[in-house]
Amino acid sequence: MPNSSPKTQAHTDMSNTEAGLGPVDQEIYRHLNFTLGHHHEEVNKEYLYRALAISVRDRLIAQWNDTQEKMDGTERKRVYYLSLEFLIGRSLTNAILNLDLEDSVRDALQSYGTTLEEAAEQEHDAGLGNGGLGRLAACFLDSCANLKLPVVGYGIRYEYGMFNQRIENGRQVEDPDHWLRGGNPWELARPEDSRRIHFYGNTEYGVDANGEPYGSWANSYDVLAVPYDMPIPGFRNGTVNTLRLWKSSATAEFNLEEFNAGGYSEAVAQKNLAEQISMVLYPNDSSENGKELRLKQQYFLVSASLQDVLHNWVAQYGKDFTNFGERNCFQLNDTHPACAVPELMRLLMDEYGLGWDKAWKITTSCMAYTNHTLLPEALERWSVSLYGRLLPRLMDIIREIDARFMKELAQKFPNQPELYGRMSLIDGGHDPHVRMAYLAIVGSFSVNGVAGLHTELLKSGLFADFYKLWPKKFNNKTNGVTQRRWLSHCNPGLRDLVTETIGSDWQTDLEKISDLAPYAEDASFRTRWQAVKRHNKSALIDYVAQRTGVHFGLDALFDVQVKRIHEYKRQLLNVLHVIHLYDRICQGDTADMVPRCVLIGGKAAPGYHIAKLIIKLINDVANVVNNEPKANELLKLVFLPNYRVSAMEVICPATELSEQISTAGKEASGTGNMKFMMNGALTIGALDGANIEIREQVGKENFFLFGQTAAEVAKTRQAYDPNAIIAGDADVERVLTLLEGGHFNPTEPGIFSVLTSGLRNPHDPWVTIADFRSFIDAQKAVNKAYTDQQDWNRMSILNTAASGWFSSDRTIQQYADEIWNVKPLN
Ligand code: 26W
Repeated sequence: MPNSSPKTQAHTDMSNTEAGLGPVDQEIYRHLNFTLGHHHEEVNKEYLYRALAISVRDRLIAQWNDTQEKMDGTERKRVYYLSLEFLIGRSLTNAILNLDLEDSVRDALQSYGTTLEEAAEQEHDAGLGNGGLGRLAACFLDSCANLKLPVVGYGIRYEYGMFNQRIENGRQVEDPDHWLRGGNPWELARPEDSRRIHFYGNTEYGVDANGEPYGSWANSYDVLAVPYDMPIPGFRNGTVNTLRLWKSSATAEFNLEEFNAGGYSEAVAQKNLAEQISMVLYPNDSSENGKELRLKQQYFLVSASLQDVLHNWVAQYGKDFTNFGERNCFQLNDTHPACAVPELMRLLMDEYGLGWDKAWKITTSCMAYTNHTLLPEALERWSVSLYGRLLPRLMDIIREIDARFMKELAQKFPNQPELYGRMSLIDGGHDPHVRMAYLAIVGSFSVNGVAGLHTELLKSGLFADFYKLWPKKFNNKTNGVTQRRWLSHCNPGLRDLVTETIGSDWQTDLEKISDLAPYAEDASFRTRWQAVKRHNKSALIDYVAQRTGVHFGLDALFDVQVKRIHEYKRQLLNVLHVIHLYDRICQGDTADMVPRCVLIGGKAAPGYHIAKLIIKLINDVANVVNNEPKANELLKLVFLPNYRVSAMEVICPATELSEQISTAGKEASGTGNMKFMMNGALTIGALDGANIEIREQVGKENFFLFGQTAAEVAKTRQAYDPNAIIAGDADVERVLTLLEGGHFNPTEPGIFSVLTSGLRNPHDPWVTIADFRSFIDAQKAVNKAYTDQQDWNRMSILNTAASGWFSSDRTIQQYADEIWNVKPLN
């Protein structure tokens, strides 16, 4: 045991003293010994992490209580961010950054013979999300706390988060992510705020005392929603907001009934059934699967959260809902929580006795919907029969909303039955489905896309009929990321250099980072900039070597594509380029080639066979390339397993070339692109999603553009002949010959034929071959630029300097001003 009388710290501030908290090293000691009962000669790292985490959390709690008190003591408007996903990652280092505790924590850990980095490594990522949509929700909460906005996040406390990915024989294997084993110091259970959720049963109709007809949900099977609160700290501003995550559990009396009937085993089995609801995150983004359990999760989250908000409303204002609509706003993170529309109607009518018209006016004045995808296969549709069986009362309400909407349409556009059919919330046919996006649009006062192009495509394509009907509902909110996690925390070398050069205001006002631009012309600054990048590259070299056994070279160009594996994101195009380079090396055609290390990472949905095959291909190509002596100095390829938030924290500071190569019109925004830019990577990208805005901000001379535009893609598809392109381009032909000839996997002939025939298919939705030549040429321009390191560093600095627009603080300020109409709590 180290020094038993820890030295006092300079960092103790007033509120900590008031809260009875001692210096950090004393607090760690106290928690190790008394909270965790760990008094051993050798301090176990896991225990040290937990003692440190609890010590840091204690400091948050004082501010958390203050913030809560302020919230409770005002009649101001509040916002609720409803999301099935919050991809938080680690909380310890984030809290330390926000509380400005780094120095005292480092000192304290030194007396235990360890470092902050080592302690931080003990924390499991909170991986309660799939990808962009979930990480966006986490960045948004960070920005809301930074801006002191009264915003509460509501989500599900999945027992198992996003699966852990292993690679076995080149293929993805999924392991369950039991992130809560060993306890979670970042949550507080609040069982006193549990809510009751109905499922199944039927609707009963009647007439109330005033002669008004009513419906009510009868014979339901109920489960409990128990909240666990996570603190969301602002940046050194005394604000700590709340993320409330619901866990499902069996109701007490249900068990009792069974128990009294002698059915002990049945009672326990029923308990498991209830607890299933929050057991596991669905690991698919971009294709809905229509599973009953997923619908249960959605309703569970929404009903618990709305009941929570209404309960608090009644506690503060009584049962007068007149001002409810103007004092509350629910932001729906995609359609996943869209049943909030009929559920708020139900609660207002069935539980609080409001009539339809009043309830509808309130509902449509406080719901706002964000769309995150244009892919038709990702649009949620629930079968009416499943919906009606699981949520009978909600299905009634949806039918009524639809009937009234159809009436409204008929008045505005008489005699257009085709239009009514197109816009109905329920698509007809022999197996009718509820169109969740339409339900969200009809029930909301705001509908937004997540980047300029994406919003335009929503208005002109997917939601064109609705845009014509309600043009004012539609608006754009280009995504952003928090510079606190994605620069200050993950890239301390760059953070310190930037702060030394232009001051520290950029941490809360990223527009200020443009002050860096003039330093791009300063040779000595460029040298320091490059030194930071090289330092970060060596950290990534170690990270990759440990996990894959492949050794990247420090002088090579670090070329990175990390994101979910999906055909539209075109990891295949990246692989085609690598194979092309390999082919040139084998032929001795290496003039103007720059040494490159290509890193690809990302998870494939477990049921998405083609995405999984792409992973296998990357690994098989990597094997051949990395074992080719001629390629040794010039080319490396790695598939990095288990890409997640904490991996990106090592990857993005070290990246030099950011691959954003989706088929134009398919990537709604992208947010990884922003993290890379902030950390000084240059982008090679198609005109898709936020890439367009990145290029606008940084200037076209500092961006490697390739490929067709969304409009050109649409046109190409009408008469696409990839085989003619292949026949006319010797480079792509050679690449395909290698692939089809089994060069990368001679023992399993034909294993990749699904991929190659997809590339050759005139109906290939991703038109990969159409962009091959232009991609290869843009990569050549990259090589040329990288040869002049001074110029590369100049462009790198300009990328960071132009990243101000991509702070989630800017995005959230726009949500607050233009959608929520909410002001900071001071
Ligand atoms: C129902 C299954 C399902 C689950 C998740 C369908 C679709 C999703 C998400 C919409 C997928 C997603 O994460 N979309 C990403 O959202 C980011 C944040 O707005 C954007 O930056 C990405 O472009 C978009 O793909």
